[in-house]
Amino acid sequence: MIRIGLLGKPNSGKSTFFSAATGRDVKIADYPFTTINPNVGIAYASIDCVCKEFGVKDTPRNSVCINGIRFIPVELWDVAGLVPGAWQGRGLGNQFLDDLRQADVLIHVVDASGRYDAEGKDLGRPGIHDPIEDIRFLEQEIQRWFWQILKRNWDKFARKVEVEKKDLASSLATLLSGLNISKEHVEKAIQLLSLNAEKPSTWSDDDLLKFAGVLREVSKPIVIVANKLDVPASEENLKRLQELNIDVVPASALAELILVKLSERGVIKYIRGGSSFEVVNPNQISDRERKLLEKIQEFLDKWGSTGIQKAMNHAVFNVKKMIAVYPVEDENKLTDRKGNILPDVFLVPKGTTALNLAEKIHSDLAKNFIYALDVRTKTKLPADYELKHRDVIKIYAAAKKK
Ligand SMILES: Nc1nc2c(ncn2[C@@H]2O[C@H](COP(=O)(O)OP(=O)(O)OP(=O)(O)O)[C@@H](O)[C@H]2O)c(=O)[nH]1
Ligand SMILES: [Mg+2]
Repeated sequence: MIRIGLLGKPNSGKSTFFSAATGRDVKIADYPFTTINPNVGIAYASIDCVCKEFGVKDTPRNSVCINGIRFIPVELWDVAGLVPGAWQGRGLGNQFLDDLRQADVLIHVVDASGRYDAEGKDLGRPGIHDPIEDIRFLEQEIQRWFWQILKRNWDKFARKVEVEKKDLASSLATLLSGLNISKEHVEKAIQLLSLNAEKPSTWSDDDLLKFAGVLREVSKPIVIVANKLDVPASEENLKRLQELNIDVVPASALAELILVKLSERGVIKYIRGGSSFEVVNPNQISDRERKLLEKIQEFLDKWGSTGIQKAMNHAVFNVKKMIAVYPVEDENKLTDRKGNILPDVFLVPKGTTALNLAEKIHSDLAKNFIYALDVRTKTKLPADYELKHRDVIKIYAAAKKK
């Protein structure tokens, strides 16, 4: 399952985002370092389900379909706040970053309101601290974290690669497998920086630091969420971020959390990512909640959604470049063997082929692969066909020999 890590300074709203996205209760408070041990939960990437297009009522197994929106589970991690100098041990240090070693993509929850300083201390009112600083410092911290890991054994490692004439990218990928870094990631970073892969012992400290930064970018890209946009002062900061061409998702984790909670209580009907909600039990809403809901509706009208689901989807589909595919066994009924309609959706990296999909389903299916069928158009697809987002695929394999 794809893993997403939430990062940011203390008090930026990571746990609020986590709780809203996973529906799990975790400690949320307006003082720094509320979270110390990581929270792990299941959140979702969502797509327009193909059930509407095929005109069927689906019976999902590995995902959930609500009103034609398919929610695909992903793992979400919420960790302690990061303060400047954490890589040198400040705050809680960067030990907890180890919890994010396996992350595929990171979401940086930024306090766009500017009410808290770099350490998460309350400055008393919004509009004081500059969130652009938070973005710069976080990237540097993560770069330093990578750099430290690389630096630890670099000289010895580099010499060994040279003496034993090993492939640098493969050796580094093995060394960094704990960070979920592949050979392709390493190759891309080396290429982007035009470093000499034959002579890693000649890389300067600066080369290694730059390499750490680029390796981080390719292996764990960061999505920036401008959180707390419900606070009026945030808008000015959002504009500044956008003027710098920084790709940000405007959001209010608090608004999402309130909607999710009220929806769990059965007071409102709200589908994650939605642009509206419906009050179904008006008698059970307090005056305070009614006022909150009015504010939230204004927010939704203005921004389209609370931004939380959008951030998840942006991370999975645009930044990590995953696609969603539906394997089926019966191309006419769109079912699996048990008769479940459109039972599964798999998140796979862009570039995944029909044969790769067969492998993911079952090694026998790949071994005996004949061709794949595009269920939509009923066209035959070769093994090396590159799957497209929202493809519905049936794999044809030769009968197993007894
Ligand atoms: N107005 C507003 N407040 C928010 C929003 N998201 C979080 N908060 C508030 O910000 C404070 C900190 O929220 P947390 O979710 O605990 O922040 P955190 O980043 O997990 O903090 P640490 O665990 O200390 O690192 C709480 O008072 C939240 O209610 C938001 O979208 N809007
Ligand atoms: Mg927290």
